[in-house]
Amino acid sequence: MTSSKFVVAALAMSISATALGAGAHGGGHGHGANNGEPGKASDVSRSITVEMYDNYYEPEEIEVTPGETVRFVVENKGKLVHEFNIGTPAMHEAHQKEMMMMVEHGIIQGGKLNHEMMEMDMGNGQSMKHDDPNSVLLEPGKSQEVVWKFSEKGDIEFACNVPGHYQAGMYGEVNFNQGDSGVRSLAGELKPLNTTQ
Ligand SMILES: [Cu+2]
Repeated sequence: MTSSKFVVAALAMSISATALGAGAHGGGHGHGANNGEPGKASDVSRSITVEMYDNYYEPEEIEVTPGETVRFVVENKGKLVHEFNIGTPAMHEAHQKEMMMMVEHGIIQGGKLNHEMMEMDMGNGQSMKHDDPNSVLLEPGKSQEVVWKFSEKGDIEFACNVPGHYQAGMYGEVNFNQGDSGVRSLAGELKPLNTTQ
């Protein structure tokens, strides 16, 4: 699901972002492209506060139940602009190209966002507004919520796609707990396997 308003523009431009996104996370992904869907506030089962620093998250990973709707309260406690984005590694890689454009156009400037520029029409009815429901892009000191419904087991990460941040390790695993899979309790035992750092 790619709902970015400027994805067409991103594809049209030949940015050599391959060096950025590729390989940072090992590969071997490619199944379960479904990262879930925007959640309803009335379905929220719990809130998780996620703090963003330069360049990492606290907590570094989360555990969810398949089908669960979670309210993420995202706080930027760093000195740089950061993103909280729920997606597959492939989605993050694609979004990193868009974020690179935002940097090239001066929309993301270290610790600041150029809000005027984000609203600007790129000439084809597209803007660089960052308003996908699965993510928030925050300046230092800012806080915002994301209500997200996780669908199924999948290869899902929360990540910051500001250029260089994912590569610096600013991503975390979404671990799906056993749900109805019949696998024995994964809580303690599988965690080390899912930790890639
Ligand atoms: Cu970041």
